[in-house]
Amino acid sequence: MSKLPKRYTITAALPYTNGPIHIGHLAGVYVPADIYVRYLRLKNRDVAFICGSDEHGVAIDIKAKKEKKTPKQIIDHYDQIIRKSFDDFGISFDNYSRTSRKVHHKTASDIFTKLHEKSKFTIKETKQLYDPEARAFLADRFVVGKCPICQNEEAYGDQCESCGSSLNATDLISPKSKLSGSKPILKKTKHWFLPLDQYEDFIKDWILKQHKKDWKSNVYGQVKSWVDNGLQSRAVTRDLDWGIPVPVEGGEGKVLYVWFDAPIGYISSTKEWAKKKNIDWKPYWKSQDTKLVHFIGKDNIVFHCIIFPIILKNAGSYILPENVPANEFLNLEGNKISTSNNWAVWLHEFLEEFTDKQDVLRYTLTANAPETKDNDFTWKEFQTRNNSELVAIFGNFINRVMVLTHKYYEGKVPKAGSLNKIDQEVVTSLKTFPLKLEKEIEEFHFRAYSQELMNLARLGNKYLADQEPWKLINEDPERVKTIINTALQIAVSLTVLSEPLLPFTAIKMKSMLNIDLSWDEVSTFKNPLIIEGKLLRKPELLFTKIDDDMIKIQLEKLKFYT
Ligand code: B3M
Ligand code: ZN
Repeated sequence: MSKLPKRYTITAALPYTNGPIHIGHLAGVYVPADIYVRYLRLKNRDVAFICGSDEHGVAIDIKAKKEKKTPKQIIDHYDQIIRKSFDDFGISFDNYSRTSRKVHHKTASDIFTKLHEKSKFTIKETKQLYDPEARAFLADRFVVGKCPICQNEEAYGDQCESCGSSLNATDLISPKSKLSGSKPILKKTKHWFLPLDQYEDFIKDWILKQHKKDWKSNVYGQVKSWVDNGLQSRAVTRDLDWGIPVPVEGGEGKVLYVWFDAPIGYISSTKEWAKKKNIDWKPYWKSQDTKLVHFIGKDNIVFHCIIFPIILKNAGSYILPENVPANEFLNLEGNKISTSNNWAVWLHEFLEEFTDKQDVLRYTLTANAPETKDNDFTWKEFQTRNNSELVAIFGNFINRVMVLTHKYYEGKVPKAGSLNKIDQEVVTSLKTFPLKLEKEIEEFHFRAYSQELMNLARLGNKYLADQEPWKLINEDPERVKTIINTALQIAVSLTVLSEPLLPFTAIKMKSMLNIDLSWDEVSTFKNPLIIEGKLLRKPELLFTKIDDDMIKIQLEKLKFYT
C-alpha cells in the first residue's frame, strides 16, 4: 500500500477463555499491538483496534468437564478476568467482544452457509473415534493411550507430550476415552472440508511473491514451509456439543471448528463496535484503502495467513491483511510458560502485586520481546530494566528538569538565550528522534523503538549532567535559563514519543508539563515544543526502585508451584 491508508483495522488474537492472560500473551501479541495503535492515534489516524474472547473449542469443553462445570461457567469466569486485566494494563481496544455473542454466531454462520452454498467445501465421510458410553465423538484431546513411539502411557490423540511426536488418535495403543474411560470405537462421521490445496497459487502469489520483503522472516518462513509441504484440505466442522452449530442441512450434532469461527470474531467485533458508533463496519473489512494488520503469536500463523484469508476470499470482497507481524514465544526463567504447571506470570496477579508498574512491565516485555526468536523473561531483568533505565535515566532526567524549573523559576519555563554549540548539537539530535522512532514502529520493530526512546532519555540526562546548571546558577543565571529551556524541549518530546509504550507515565508527564501535543507537532518541531512562561505543575516521581526482596517473593512463588 503506497499511499497513506484511509483507515486501519488492527486485530489482536482473541484469547481463549479457559485461563487468564500471562506475560507470554502480552509480549507476543497485546503490547506490540497496543504500541502500534496508540502511535496511529497520536498521528490522528482512523483506527479500529479489535479483539474479544475466543469462547469455543475443545480446550474449554475439556476444562468444563474436568471442573464439573458448564462451558458457559468457564467462559464467563475467564472473560471477565481477561477483560479487566487488559483494561487495567492499558491495552486500549476500541472493542472487546466475545465469540459466544449472537452477533458472532450469526456472522460466522452466514459465512459458513455462503461457502456451503457456493460449494466451496468438500463433504467427506471419515472414521473417527467414538465413545459408546458417553455417546460422543472424541476430539483428539479426549483420547489418551500409549504412545507408539515412546510408550508414554498418557499420550494424547493428537500429540505425545513426552516425545513431542504428533499422532493420529487411531495410532494410540489401547486408547481410552477421557470422558468415560471406555475403549473408543471407530465410527463413520461426515465433515465439511476446506480444500486448502486448491489455493496454493493464491497463497504463493499473495504472500510468497508480494510480501517477500515486508513480512517478518519468521512468518514468511512458516507460510513457505506450509506451502512447500503441500496444503492439505482441512475439516472445518467437529462432532462436539460446544460451539456454533453447523447451520446447514446434515450438520445436526456438529459445530464449526473453532479455528473456522474465531478469526471471523474480528469481523463480528468490528460490527458490534461500528453499531455502537453508528457507523458502517464494511469499509474496515472491505475497502482497499483500509490497512488490515493481525497481531498474533507464531502458533496462529497458519490460521491467519492461510485458512482465514481463504475463507474471506470465498466470502466475498474482503480485504487481505497488509501484514501479520507474529512474534515468537516468551519463556519464563529459562522454561516454557506452562499454564497447567502454573509456570507463568499472570497479568491479573501482577496488577494486584505491582499496582503502579504497568509501564515497567510494558517496557521490559518490549525491550526483550521475542520478535524474531523465542526469548526469556527473568524477574532479575525486570528489576534491572526498572532500576537502571526507567529510574536512573528516564525518571531521573524528568525529575531533575522539573525540580530545577520549580527551584529557580517557580515552575515557569525560562526564556532561552542564544544556543551554544553543544545546545545546537543536542537540539539537532533531538529533531532526529521522531522520524527514527516512527520508522521503527511502522516496521513493527518495537524492541528498537523502546531502545531508541531510552536513548532520547539518555540525551536529556547526559545534557543536564554535562552542563551542570546547578553549579552556574549564581555566576551565569542567563546560561542556566538556556540549559533548562533546552532540557524541557527534550522532556516534552520524550513525553509524546513515549506514550505508545508508556501510556501511564505519559499521562503523568503531560500533566506535569501541562502539555498536549500530537506526534506530528513534535516531529515537525516548527516552534519550541514548550514556550517560555508556561507554568509547570508539581513534579511527581515517575518510577521507584524495585528492591531484591520484591523479586525474591516472585521467584519463591514460582518455586512453590513446581
Ligand atoms: N484463541 C489463541 C491461541 O491460539 C487463539 C487465537 C484466536 S485469534 C482468532 O492461543
Ligand atoms: Zn511419545
